[in-house]
Amino acid sequence: MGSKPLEYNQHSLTGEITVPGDKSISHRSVMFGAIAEGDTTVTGFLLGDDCLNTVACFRQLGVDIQQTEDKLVIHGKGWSGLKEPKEVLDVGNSGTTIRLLMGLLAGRESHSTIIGDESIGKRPMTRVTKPLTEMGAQIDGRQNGEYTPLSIRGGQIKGITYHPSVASAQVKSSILLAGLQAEGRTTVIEPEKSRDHTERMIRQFGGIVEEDGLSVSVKGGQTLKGTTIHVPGDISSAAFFLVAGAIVPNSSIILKNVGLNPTRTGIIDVLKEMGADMTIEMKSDENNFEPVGDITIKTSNLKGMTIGGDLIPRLIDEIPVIALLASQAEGQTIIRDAQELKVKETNRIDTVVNELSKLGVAIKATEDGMVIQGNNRLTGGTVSSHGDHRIGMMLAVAALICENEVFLQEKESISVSYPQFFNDLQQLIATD
Ligand code: SPQ
Repeated sequence: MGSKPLEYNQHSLTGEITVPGDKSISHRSVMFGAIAEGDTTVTGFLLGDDCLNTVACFRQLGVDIQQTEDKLVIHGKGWSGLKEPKEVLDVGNSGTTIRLLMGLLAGRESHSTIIGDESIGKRPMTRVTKPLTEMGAQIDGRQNGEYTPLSIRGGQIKGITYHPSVASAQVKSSILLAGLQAEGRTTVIEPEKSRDHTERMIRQFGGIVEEDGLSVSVKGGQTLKGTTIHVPGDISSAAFFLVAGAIVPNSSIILKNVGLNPTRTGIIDVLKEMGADMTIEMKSDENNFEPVGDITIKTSNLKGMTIGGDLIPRLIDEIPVIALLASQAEGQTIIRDAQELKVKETNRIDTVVNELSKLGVAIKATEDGMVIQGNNRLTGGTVSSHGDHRIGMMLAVAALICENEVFLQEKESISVSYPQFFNDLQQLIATD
């Protein structure tokens, strides 16, 4: 672990890769496939640790899921096909699994206990346990339901109108999953728009969801029908190579089949505004529930910018690698309104600032983000992902432009969302 340095600094990157399937969409494809009636076939499913934990949890709930090399088939039997689990459900490192699962279980006449890893044990759950309790579910957990282990006894629940204090797709999706089973109508009104994969997927499975600005509503008692899902490439995984292509000298990379849902493309807006040499070719897909395209990115002259407001939910998971991008821009970059970073797999304000500082970046933490000075020369040294996949990949990309060796500790965490990350990186390293 970290005993050998990463062996690829000072190489240019050329060629094309297809990044793995979108993590958010992969999780949801299993969940909706499980509650739908009939078979759902999923291609492009992300075989990362988080999504495999979702599959394992749903198998424990009695759902028959077959996995082959190129597809997943979920034999859904409708809501009633979900059985009371005999064992504790373990979500591992996945915030999406636990929060969405809670919403789904809120309407089931059953009892479940849910645990996760050390990182999950520090992530706040009241944001979902509070609205689900208001709907009528009985939930308990450490520190009054804030932390795992959580126990949930679901049953007959009623629709609510809820105003979450943060824009969170996990909170919204959890309440909507409960709302699909509740009596009456359930509405979530967000302060800013979060990713809308759940809304799109309800429609893809034949359900009805109403949207009006920041308000999203579903009626209870809906029956969903099994379908075919083609999961597009994950823009949050593509982000590491978008940044690598822009900052590594003499590079030109094509990223194929990347999901370009407008609620996720904040990184594209930032790259454009910073002046990246980038082109996007949109593709039409016969199963067009999520937009996709190919992105070409080349070494770029970048300038700093301020990132905040409603752009934040559209790039929240890309902020670690955007900090690295900013370290190579001309002038200062300010990231603000991003307090949510503190409750991700790690406190991503602290981990980004501490680890990039070790490599020689002039970066400071603020209460709601960070300030990065541009034009940094990166040195090298020993850094750690701290068990956070996105920090690990950001540091691996940073190593490409470091003058000295980089030792990356806890790099195995990368398999949470991108198991073949180092293979794809190796493929792009020019053999000049
Ligand atoms: O699933 P998890 O662990 O929460 O994963 C992360 C990530 O970086 O992969 C967050 F740490 O992504 C979240 C994302 O930040 C995935 C997600 C979703 O699929 O709904 C939504 C975002 O979280 P939130 O809390 O803003 O809804």
